[in-house]
Amino acid sequence: MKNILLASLISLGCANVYAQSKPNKEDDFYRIITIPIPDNIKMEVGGMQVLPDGRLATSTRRGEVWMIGNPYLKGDGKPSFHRFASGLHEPLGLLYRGKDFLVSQRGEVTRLVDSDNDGVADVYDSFAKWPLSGNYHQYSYGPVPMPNGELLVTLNLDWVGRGASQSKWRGWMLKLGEDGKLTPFATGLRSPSGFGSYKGDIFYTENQGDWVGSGRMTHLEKGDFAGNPAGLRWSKEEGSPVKLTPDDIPNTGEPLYDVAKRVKGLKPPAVWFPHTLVGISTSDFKEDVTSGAFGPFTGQMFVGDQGHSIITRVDLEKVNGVWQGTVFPFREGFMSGILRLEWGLDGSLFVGQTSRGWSATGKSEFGIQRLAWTGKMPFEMKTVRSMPDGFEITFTTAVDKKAAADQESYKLNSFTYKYHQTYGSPIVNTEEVPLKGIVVSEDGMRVRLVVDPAKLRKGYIHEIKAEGIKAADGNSLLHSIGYYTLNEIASGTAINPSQFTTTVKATVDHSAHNMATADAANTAPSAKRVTEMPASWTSGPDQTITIGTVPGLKFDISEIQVKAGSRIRVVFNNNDDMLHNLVITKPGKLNAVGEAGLNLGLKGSELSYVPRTDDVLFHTNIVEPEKTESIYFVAPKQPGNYQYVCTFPGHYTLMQGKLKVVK
Ligand SMILES: [Cu+2]
Repeated sequence: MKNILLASLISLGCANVYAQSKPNKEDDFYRIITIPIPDNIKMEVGGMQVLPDGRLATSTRRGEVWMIGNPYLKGDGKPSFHRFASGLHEPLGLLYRGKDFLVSQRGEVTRLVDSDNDGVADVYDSFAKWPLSGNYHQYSYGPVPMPNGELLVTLNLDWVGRGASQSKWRGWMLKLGEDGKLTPFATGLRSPSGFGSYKGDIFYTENQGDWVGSGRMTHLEKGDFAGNPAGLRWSKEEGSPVKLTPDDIPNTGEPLYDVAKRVKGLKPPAVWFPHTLVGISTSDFKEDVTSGAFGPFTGQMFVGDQGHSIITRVDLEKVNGVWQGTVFPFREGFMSGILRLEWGLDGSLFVGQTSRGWSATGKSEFGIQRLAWTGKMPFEMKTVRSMPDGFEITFTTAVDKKAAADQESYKLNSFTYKYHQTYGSPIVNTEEVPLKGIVVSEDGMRVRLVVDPAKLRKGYIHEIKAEGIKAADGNSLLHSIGYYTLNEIASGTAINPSQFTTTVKATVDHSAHNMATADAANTAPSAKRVTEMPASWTSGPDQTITIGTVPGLKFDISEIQVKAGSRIRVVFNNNDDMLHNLVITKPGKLNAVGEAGLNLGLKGSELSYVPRTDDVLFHTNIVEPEKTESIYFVAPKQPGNYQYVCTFPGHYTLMQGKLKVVK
């Protein structure tokens, strides 16, 4: 593997540029290389495969299959593009099998063959078929191979204001036989664009939506039900390994983990991806099988995020036979929405992107980029392991032991989400997890965080912040936060307090009180969010303005005009399939307000992502898809160009407009 490492360093070509800069940016360790795409190709990547001869094959949402030569940009640095197939219906998966390709279309898996070897497919065989409703949301994904050769496909739910399964096996994962036979395997899936093998087991990633409080990754075994009941419509059909019916699923808003204790077959996720804190829409994932060519995280997983144009890192462990683990931020700044990840032959990672209709922070409509390790060791929390009395963190390089022994270096919280039919969920039941002791290992590579075992809550996400940690060379962690989903607590012996490096002095736990206050502040109308027409407005508002949302992170009006001091009613209709709010800011304060909304952390969802600042004049709360909220206010007396913005994290740079106040 040394050769591969060398190759990846050489292909970067300018490692010395980084030697002089301060090593505390993602770019110093992982570099994004953009593959230039000719203007006439809409490379909206739906499926992607690295071919053994070095080419990269893609299927695009426009229905084409492309062969890209020299995707590593060697020699003259120019890739070549050759169209292999066309006329397909939004193929969101592509599999190379040597003699042929299998590609998903909306209604089938198609086998493509170039039988006369002219570089263009001349055989388009229907390999496996399923019915379609015609709903725009019936995306189909795969086939994805397992190590044992089995093939998997997944079928997205319809969207009719909620997830629905309007034709057979929508919301399911199915096994695809060599004879084209489809065998239902598991259901409860909503938007399963990322799935495949991790250490031989099957995992899939899910996006926030109805019955899905936040993004998550679930280990699927035959007969599992992952949470969205729409697919259960077909559980009585022949071949279904799932026994549950839609009536078995309670809509109580209890945490999914707790409901799963009494609903047999409901499978809690291995990892939650807290919404907006580490991405908003998980997509493809890949196990790091590069043996070090991609850096120090061999055996871990990298996960794409469509909406935030980022890649996260997931470190899993099996405790009492159950998969669980941590998601960490890893790399941001990709050009479009990330849908596909594939390992390059040199241990770099190809990142296939598209954002049409699926809005993303990366502003390009589509793109292909490659992420390569520069060879520098990032200072990161490498793993987190469950312990009977807390967690053990390992680091990629040795820590400064003094900082690591300081109780102020850490902050632990736990929280979860509601399991209910509603789209998404606020963060609920937040509690601080106070430290009792810290044990720093002799070599400085490991830290045990000891807590009261009664404060470890099964099924909860444990937020581990280590902002005070420094490396021996004085650098801070590249990312100082991780979210550990604790399904099982590891057995073993608790550490005797006499062995603590630091015994933490008891502190007063204010967290419960703070959270309750924030809740009250949020749900109640306030001076900035008046949701009933004031009684004094006997002749009604002077002006009613209706603002809607459209896909692609946009309001449907970019400028509105009101008279200074007039009585205004704003009707905010969320016609999109994502969460949005509407926040009116003082002139020139839009970006500051958007940024502040992004930095609210765990409190964000309770506050509807509206920061408490004087720069915010009026606002709605977060409005769910297909819902509406009206607010009433008196327009500012001072004429000028005020602004409006959606402060849902990741949206403010695109979702904005001008509120012109005139005399
Ligand atoms: Cu928004």
